[in-house]
Amino acid sequence: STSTSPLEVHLTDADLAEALRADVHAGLTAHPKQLPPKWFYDARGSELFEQITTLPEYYPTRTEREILRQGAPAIAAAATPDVLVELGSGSSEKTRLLLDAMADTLTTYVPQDVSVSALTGAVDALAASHPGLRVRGMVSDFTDTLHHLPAGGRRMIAFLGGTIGNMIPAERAEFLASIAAALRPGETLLLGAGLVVPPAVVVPAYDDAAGVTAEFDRNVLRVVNARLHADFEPDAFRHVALWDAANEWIEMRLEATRAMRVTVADLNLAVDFAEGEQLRTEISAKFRLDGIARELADAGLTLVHTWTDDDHRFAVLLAER
Ligand code: AVJ
Repeated sequence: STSTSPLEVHLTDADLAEALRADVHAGLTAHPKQLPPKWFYDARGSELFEQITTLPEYYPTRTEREILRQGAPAIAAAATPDVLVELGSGSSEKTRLLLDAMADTLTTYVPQDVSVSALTGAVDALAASHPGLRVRGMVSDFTDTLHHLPAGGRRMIAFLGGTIGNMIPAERAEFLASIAAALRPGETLLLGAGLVVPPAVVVPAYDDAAGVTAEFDRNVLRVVNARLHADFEPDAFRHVALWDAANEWIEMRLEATRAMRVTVADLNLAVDFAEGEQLRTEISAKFRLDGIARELADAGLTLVHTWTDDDHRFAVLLAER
């Protein structure tokens, strides 16, 4: 290929800095305290997540990859998109399976992420390996992406990896409705979702023996330290992963191992932690097939087909507007 497609930027460093300030202020003054999972992913956090995906306990990534490996030709045949928009594409690693299966119809790939660094690498690599494909990286948040979708062609929005599980039900409903509103009749959503499995399977996936997930969890404190001049001592927090059976989600928390005061200089904020107090850092909801079909229908999307692995740990769903 002769040139690399430029990134389209709808989200500046200043926007991100402001969003982080707002999230940290709201989260650390809330009861119970919480921080949103989107702030895990600086360069180190993204690398730790990539490591998580290779852990023996963390089944979602490899399970979804296997589903896509087997299902990609059928997905391509059912949806025949010209344009593939991937939300939260990260390294675009699994996407290659889709791109290759869609080679007959696909003209354009639009990876979206909040991270410029993740996108630059992915866009360059894909432009090199798929010289005929137009690759238009989009730095934006999800909602902005939906407002800036390319207008032409038959589009598929892919949201893989189970990241939909980071949203609480009300946020999911709003998110799926905004996807339905962005799509035209006949266009599709390809959704990856973790399924409800026994706690003995799901809990270790979020609390691995090697402690990589614990480091990933504590990384959000390092991000807040670096960007907002806070003085969290990450090692004074213990990683906790628990299965919330009523909500059917995994909750990750950081537990203060002693009483302490943390200051966030850029926010002029002092926050006290009691010994044993927990800060919620992520929910990762798991789904039942009937439940997710209902959520899609409520958003105005029609389920076309569902692919799962033999152990029913993960699902890839194709829905049509
Ligand atoms: C990237 C949101 C899909 O919820 O499984 C992995 C993030 N957190 N281990 C997930 C994560 C802890 C992951 N998602």
